[in-house]
Amino acid sequence: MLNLKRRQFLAGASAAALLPKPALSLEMTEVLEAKSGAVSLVSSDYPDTQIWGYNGGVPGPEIRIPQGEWLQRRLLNSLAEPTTIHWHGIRINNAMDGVPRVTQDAVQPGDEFTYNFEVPDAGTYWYHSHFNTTEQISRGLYGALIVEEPNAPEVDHDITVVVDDWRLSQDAQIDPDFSQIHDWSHAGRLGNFLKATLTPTLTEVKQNQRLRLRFICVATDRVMTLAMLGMEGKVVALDGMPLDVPTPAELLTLGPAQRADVIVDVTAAQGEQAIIGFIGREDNIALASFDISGQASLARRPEIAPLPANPIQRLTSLSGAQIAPLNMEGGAMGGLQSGTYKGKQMTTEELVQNGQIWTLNGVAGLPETPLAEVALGETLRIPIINNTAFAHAMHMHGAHFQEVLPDGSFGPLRDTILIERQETREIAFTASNPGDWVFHCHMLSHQAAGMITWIKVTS
Ligand SMILES: [Cu+2]
Repeated sequence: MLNLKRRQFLAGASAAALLPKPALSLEMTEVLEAKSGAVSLVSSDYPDTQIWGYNGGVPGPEIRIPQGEWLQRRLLNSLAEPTTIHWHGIRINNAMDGVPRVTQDAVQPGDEFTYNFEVPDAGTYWYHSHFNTTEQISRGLYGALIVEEPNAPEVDHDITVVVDDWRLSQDAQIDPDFSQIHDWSHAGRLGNFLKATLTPTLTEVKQNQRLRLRFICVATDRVMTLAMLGMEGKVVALDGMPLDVPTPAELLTLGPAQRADVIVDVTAAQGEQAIIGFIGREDNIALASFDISGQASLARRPEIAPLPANPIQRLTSLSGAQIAPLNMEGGAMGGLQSGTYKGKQMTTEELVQNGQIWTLNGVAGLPETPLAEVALGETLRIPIINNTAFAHAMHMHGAHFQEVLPDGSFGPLRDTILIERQETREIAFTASNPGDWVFHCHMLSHQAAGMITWIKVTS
């Protein structure tokens, strides 16, 4: 008989951990089906709006997953055109990044593709189509992706606020003209109906309750200025990444694709309202309002603390960095004379005939050679010169960057930077994720009309 001591045996439940894990079966994988649907977008006084959405709704299902876990979703394409999903802001395995012709073939109608990747950073992210993007996102192909901290701050309500800008007809249908050169050459496809979708729905709060509001600007082109009335608090994260020092949440400016996590305490009293408002040039619009139903406590809660940091490398110095300037040109009032498109030198007229009106370093559309090729561990600096009459929201795939501020310090980690007209701003990051990563304007009309390039990170 073997002489084994008790402690060499595992109890039943722990012993099961030694069994081989079953291969993940596709049948068990949750599905995101890109399909058409009808939703009550405006109000019950209007007809339902025909949309394209994941599982037929808009926004698509909110995905919540603990930090460090693997996310698996099976995309089924029930549209009449190809599609893909990009997981915006996730430091992802390149093959899962969802960019057609760069990281995968577009998923054809009737076909499917399984995305499977780890989510290393907690925060507020989103997923959306990356094919025929202006139209597919305008029609509703997006959803929130929330990666939860193991030790999330205590709040009474954790609410995702997805803000979109729809261009609708009188009968609440989406304007089907997605390639108006006037839009493309100006500020993009701006809508006429703003809508915030809150998940979960919230209509009533109490004074001194604490809310975490996860704002996601999914508008194709509109920059949103938002205000919180009857609430006071701090911005604790931008583009998913926690701020070392939270900043007062007053006016919040979000370019297309940008996010902000805000923690606020309700200061409005019974009989008043707390409001999330859009600050417009002419009108301010209440996107959401909460009735106050009493008081949660007599006093405000303790000071709002920073969120736990993510395991992401940050800049320490710029010494030895490669510099790849990015010059933006074109658009209305831009004086663009010529540019290269698909390897051919073209006049502005010829570019416009090809639906192109913006250039990055003289090239419209995805160039054959990358803006820069960097090795793992190498730091890349990109001074971005906006030589145009419009703002642009530049989005880097697969990495968060930091802005190099005029005093030489580094700004917060972001994946999208809003650059005003005629402004020059510099971003930098240390390459840590190998692959071919696109870097493009997230004003999707601008992207479609030329503003896209890419960076190669070699392993
Ligand atoms: Cu742009």
